[in-house]
Amino acid sequence: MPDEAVPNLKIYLAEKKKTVEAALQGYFPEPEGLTSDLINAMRYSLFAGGKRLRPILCIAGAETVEGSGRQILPVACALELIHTYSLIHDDLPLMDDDDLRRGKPTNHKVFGEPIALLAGDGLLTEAFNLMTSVHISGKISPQILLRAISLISRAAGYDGMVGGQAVDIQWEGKKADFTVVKFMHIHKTGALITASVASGAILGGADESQIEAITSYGEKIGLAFQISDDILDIEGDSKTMGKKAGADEQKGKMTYPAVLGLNESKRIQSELVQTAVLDLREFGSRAEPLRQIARYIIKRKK
Ligand code: GRG
Repeated sequence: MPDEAVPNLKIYLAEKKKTVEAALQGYFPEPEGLTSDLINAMRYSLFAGGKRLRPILCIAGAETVEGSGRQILPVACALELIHTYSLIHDDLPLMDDDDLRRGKPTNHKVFGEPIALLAGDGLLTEAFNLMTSVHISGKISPQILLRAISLISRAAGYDGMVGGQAVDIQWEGKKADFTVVKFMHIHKTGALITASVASGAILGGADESQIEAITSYGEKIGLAFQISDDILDIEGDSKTMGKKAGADEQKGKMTYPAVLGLNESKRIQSELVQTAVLDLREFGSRAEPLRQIARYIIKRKK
């Protein structure tokens, strides 16, 4: 979790995480009948102990513009379902072939590849079910809800996370230039992080200039977050991260440190965080959680 130097953020993240965990438990089916193996596999990765950063950003986005974080919980949780699906698929032998995720054996190691693939599919589709379910419809205007769902769909798909993953896989082992690596990071990781905070702002009732400012903040912290991931792969500890360190170099992955070196990557990351904080000028103290989350991205150890 965050550095000790930011005790307020530590409490904030812990409280929001608790709210998200409880909501996820409430929405999510218990395993029963013929599909119990599938649901067990979906639950296994969903409740394996992630940071819940994307739902927390969604809630913080809404609360920054004086919206209700509680009201938008179904969308916040849907973002975690999409993120968890991406991790399950990313770990499969036909992708990154990883054995450890969130400190536990990866989904396919426990349930086998076919069920792991389907657990990812099940989480992705359930995310859209949740965002259109009675848990949220009727509480938010249909136009606003549609705008948020459309933003999230785009960020998760070919023009976002899936597109970035395709480039990541295709460039593995090849020498990519900076433009390719930046594209990959912005799409693979940045897009869903941006959509998380921006959809929260939209659902919280933000006006256009507020949406623009929060989107700009999201784009910067989304990229900074993936640069952190690259740096942690070099400097981090496998046990703390819950996944294997050093995997990027071993697989010939194109990362910021591989292309620009560690020092330049850290400089860019720090500049991104500083300018992301400047994007939040107009929001006053309500944006303090988002400011602190931006700073935490550089300090995180997992
Ligand atoms: C469609 C077959 C198919 C696969 C899609 C889109 C995709 C696979 C993978 C997405 C790419 C991906 C996994 C990017 C990595 C993003 C990242 C830094 C993940 C770690 O996020 P954290 O640190 O993890 O928030 P926790 O466990 O805390 O939630």
